[in-house]
Amino acid sequence: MNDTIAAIATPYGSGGIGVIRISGPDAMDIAAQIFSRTRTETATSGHLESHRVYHGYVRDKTEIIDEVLLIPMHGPRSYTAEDVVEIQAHSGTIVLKQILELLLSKGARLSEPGEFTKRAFLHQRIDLTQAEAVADIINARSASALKFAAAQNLGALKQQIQDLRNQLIHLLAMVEVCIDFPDDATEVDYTARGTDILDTVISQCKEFIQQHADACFLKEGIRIAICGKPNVGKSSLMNRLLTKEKSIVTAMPGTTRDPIQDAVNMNGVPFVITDTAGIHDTDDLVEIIGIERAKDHIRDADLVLFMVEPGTVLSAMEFTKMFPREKKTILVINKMDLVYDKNGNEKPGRPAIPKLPAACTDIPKMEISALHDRGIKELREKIIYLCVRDLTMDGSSVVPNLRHKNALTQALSFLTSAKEGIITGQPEETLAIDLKNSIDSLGTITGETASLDILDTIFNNFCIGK
Ligand SMILES: Nc1nc2c(ncn2[C@@H]2O[C@H](COP(=O)(O)OP(=O)(O)OP(=O)(O)O)[C@@H](O)[C@H]2O)c(=O)[nH]1
Ligand SMILES: [Mg+2]
Repeated sequence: MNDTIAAIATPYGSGGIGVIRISGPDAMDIAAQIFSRTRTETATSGHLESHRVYHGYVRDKTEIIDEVLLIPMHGPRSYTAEDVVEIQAHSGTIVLKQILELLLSKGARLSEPGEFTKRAFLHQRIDLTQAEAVADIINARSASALKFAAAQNLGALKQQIQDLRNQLIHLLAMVEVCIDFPDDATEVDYTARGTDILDTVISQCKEFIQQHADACFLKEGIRIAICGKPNVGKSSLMNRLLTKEKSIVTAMPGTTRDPIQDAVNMNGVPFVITDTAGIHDTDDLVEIIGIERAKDHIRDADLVLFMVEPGTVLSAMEFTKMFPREKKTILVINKMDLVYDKNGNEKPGRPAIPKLPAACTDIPKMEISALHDRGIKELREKIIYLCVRDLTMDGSSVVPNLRHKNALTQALSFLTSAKEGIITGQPEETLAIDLKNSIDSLGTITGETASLDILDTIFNNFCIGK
C-alpha cells in the first residue's frame, strides 16, 4: 500500500462522463502534474484543497487532452482512507485511456481488480462483509438483492457478528481467569453464564445459516424449469415469461433439444428460467440426451412448471415419478384457446381439460394460452406468490453469503463442542480451545482473522477501478 494506484472506474465505452480514480500517498502530486486550472498553466500551482470540485484541463505537456472536473479527497476522508483524486472526464474509450496512461507515466500503477476496496478494508474503514456488499451492490440483479446488499454495506451483518464474537470473548476471558488463577476459580463460576451465552450464539448462528438458505436464491435467481411432453407449448411460454423470442417455436414436436436458459426479473425478484426438451419415449440419440438434461434441470429447479395441453390424460404413475412431492410444481394447462373462445364460451367438440391424479390434487393448476397471451399475468403472480411468500424479510435483515455460511457452520461445530464441554465438566483448557476456534471462525466473516487466500478470492472477483 506504499504505492499509488490508478484506474478507470466507469464502464468501457462511450457515455456522458467517465471517472478515473487515483489513490495512494502520491495521488495529489501526480494529479497536480497533469492538471491545470487555466488553459495557459501547464500544471497546478498551489495546494489542492480536500473535498472541493476544481474545473480545469488535463494536459500532456502543452497539449490539452480534455476539459475535466477534479475532486481531491485527503485521507482518511475518502473511499480507500488514503489520499484519493477523482477526475471526471468525457467518457470515451480513447480519452480515458490517454488520461490513465498519463497518470501511469507520472508514477501511478494500474490498480488490480478490487484494489480500491481492498485498501479501504486494509485501512479498516470497512470490514470484509461491507467490502463484499460493494460487489453485491454492483452485481445485484433485482431490487430485493440490492436491498440486502445495501443493508450489509451499511454494516448490518458486521455489527451482529461482532456482537456474537464479543460475547464469546467475554466468556473466554472468564475461562482463562480460571486457567491462570486456579485458586480464584471458585469465585468465577462461568457454567451458568457460559451455557446462556453459548445457547444465544448457537441459536443466532443457526438462524443466519437458515437465512442464507432462504434467501440465497434472491441473489442468484430462483430457478424455474419448464417441462412436459413435446409440442405442448413450453418454448412459447418461455418466450412469454421472458417477453422476448429466445426459444425457437415450431409446430414440429421435438423442436427444443438443448436446454435454453435466460434470466428475467419479475416484480423485483430475479428468476432464471430453463426451457427443456419434451419428455417422451424415443430412440433418437439427440433427443435422449436432451431429455436427460431436462431431467437434470427438473431436479435442480426451485419451481417446476409442468405443462400439458387439453386432451391429455395424466397418469398418476407418470406424474408422481416425474415430480418428487417436495418439489414446488405448478400444473400449467396451455392451449386453453382450443377449449374456450376469447369470450370464454366453450368451443364445440373441444378437447377435455386434463385432471390431476387423485394423489396430487393439492398441486396448483393454472390455465393459459401462451399463443394468445391469456393467463400469463396470473401465472406470473402465482409463481411469485409460491416462491417468495415464505420470506418475511425487511430492510434490516442480513443475508449471509456462502462464505459466511461456511464460517458459521464451522463456528457452530466448535460452539456445540464447547457447550458439551461445559455440561460434561471438561478441563478449561479444552473449552478455551473450542472458544478460540469459534471466535476465529466468526472473525473470518468480518475479516479480523481472514487469511490472505480469502482476501485474494474476494477481491479478485471485483472489477478494476472498484
Ligand atoms: N392453439 C395454441 N397453440 C399453441 C399455444 N402455445 C403454443 N402453441 C403452438 O404449439 C406448437 C408447439 O409450440 P412450442 O412452444 O414449440 O412447444 P414446445 O413444448 O416447446 O415443443 P418442443 O420443443 O418440440 O417440445 C407451435 O405451433 C405453437 O404455435 C397455445 O396457447 N394455443
Ligand atoms: Mg420447445
